Amino acid sequence: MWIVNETNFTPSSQHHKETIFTIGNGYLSTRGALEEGFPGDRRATFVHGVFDDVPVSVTELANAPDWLPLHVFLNGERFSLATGQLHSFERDLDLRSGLLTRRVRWTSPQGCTATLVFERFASLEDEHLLCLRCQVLPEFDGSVEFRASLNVNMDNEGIVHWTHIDQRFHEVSGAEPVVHLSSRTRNSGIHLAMAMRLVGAAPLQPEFWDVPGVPTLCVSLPASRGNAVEITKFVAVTTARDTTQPVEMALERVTLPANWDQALHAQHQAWQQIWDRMEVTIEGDDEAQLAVRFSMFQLQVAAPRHDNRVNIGAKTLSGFGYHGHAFWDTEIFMLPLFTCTSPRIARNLLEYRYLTLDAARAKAKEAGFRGAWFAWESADSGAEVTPTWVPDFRDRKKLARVWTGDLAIHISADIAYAVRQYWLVTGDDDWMIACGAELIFETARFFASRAGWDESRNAYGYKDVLGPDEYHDHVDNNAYTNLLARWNLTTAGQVAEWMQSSHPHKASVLFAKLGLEEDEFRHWQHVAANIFLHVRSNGLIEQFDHFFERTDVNLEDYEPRSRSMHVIFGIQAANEYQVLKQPDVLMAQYLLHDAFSAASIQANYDYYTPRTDHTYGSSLGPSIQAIIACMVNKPEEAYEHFMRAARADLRDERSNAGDGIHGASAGGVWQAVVFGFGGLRVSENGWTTQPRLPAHWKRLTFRFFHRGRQQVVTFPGK
Ligand code: IFM
Repeated sequence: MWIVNETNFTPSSQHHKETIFTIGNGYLSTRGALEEGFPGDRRATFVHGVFDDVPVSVTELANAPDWLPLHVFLNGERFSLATGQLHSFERDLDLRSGLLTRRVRWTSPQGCTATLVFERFASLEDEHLLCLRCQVLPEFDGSVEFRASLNVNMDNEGIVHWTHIDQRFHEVSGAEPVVHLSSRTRNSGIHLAMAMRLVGAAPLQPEFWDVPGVPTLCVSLPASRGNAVEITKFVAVTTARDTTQPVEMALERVTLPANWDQALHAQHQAWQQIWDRMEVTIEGDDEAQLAVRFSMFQLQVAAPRHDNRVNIGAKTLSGFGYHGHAFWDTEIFMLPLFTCTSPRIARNLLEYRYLTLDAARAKAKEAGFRGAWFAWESADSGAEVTPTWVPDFRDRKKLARVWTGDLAIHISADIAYAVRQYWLVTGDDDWMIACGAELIFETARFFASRAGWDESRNAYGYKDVLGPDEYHDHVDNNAYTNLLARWNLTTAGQVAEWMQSSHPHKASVLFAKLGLEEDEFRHWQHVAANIFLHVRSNGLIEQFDHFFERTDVNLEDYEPRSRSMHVIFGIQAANEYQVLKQPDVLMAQYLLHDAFSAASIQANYDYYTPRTDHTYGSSLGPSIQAIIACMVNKPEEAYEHFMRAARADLRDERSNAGDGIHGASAGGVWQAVVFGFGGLRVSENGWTTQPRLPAHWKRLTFRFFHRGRQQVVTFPGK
């Protein structure tokens, strides 16, 4: 179960397929659009960190110049799935190596038949390198012509980000010639260079077509029935974020691979090393097995391996959705996979937050608070890039206000939580002292200053916020927010004590840098000890002030449905009901499980589960719901939720996979297997497991690293 496979070409699902056939290497990703193009395709390559801002809209990851174009002509007729006759079509993504293969048998309008095999991968060995091969097996005599291009004329769904600078043909002594294309983002001014080289079975003499913005190399080869011809297109991509001389670097990198086989061999080896670190096997359930591998693959291809100035967008690097912006999706949903299997990547992602601390401090200050309030949506600088208005989904002529950037304060605690989790799992004290502690202190400082004293309750609280459940905005004392804030403040105290006792000098340097004194630490603990939480005697927690007074709804009454309850009720009205977009109290109980009794978790599970929009609410919900179901020992119920997450992209369950991979759901799929069904928990005292496998699973095996040592856990089924 390593292959994601498609056996028919269905134009109406091309955007979904482009998403799931995304390939990448942590530097860039390319959607699975066809090399020769197809009407209405959403072809895109996203390079980490290449953001551009646009007037009126928000900063977004710019769809890079297109490296894919490879047009094939059979006796002068252009190969295209929009014309001629398609006899067979098959596409495979091999998750073991990131190799995407498409096999097509096709007859041109004039009757030339051939089998064409396109293969491509984004090299892990050299992250600047992209490799594409096309083999043509003609069933005719004559010629096969290949026209390979780079194309600067790309946009983000109509918004143009690129200015063409230059292009040129370069003779290379003793090797194939190379062409380059040089461009710059319009507003952020990031210089991006691409270089292309064609390699054939025999030495090639390609012709250069100097089309402005679309430099093209053409090769015409004699064709005879039954004899395959092939071409390999190597492309190197570099930007001014990597070097001061992107063109020179691209020209050098593109000449390095000797041929396709050598590049592919290196690719297999590099991926093998990744899989050795993180492999999960589920025996007895092929669909779940493929889904968990697919999820891990898609997160790995989006994860910056060598760059700590970027994060992973909610839609990874695989689509236009959310403009490449990073949310809490990274820290709470995706990061655990990296923390447990590839800590170097986890560190890069957390360091992005460390490097954007000043932007978070500025956001807090602007709102009148201290410490670090991280952007709800974050791009290059860490400044808030959440759009304030978006088209209303019920009437696109109107605008709807987006409140997350103003109200979702829990993001700061989510980041602190991920820092602490990284530290627990890796034991990386040096990093904790260098970066992690500052993140935890500055977020704690924010929660201390954002807390308001409520005289009537004799407690601190957070008014006018938005928790994970986005069906309810402008609420007071969202339980998730209050619990995570309390945790953040308490943890800051513990980290400060640990630093003072084990690294006193470094502690005093950091405290002096941040202006932290004993009084402030004491105040944090005072706030933490007095944060309001409404808990009933059975442990049931009210999601926010007066939630229990809102109208109760039996979601069963709305079945069958194919829309979210937000759409059914309307944005404003949804606020009035006890219906959740995604787990909120339960989410906090999962993250802070040690703070709750089994009875309290059960009471909240029983109350909130039937009130949650599992099918069309947030895609972030099902995996967490699955973990909580495991915590209350309901593995079969957990499995239903788990499969909703597992199918979000592979089956396009929510009809929006075309916008890009649901990165949080993918991370949640891994967590549901490891933390849910496997019951892994890591604490100061080590790690434990509590298997709760669905009845049909014959065996579950997973790997993770604890304090630098790989652990392999295996559980037989019942
Ligand atoms: O971060 C999420 C949020 O929790 C729900 N709406 C989508 C965002 C991006 O995935």
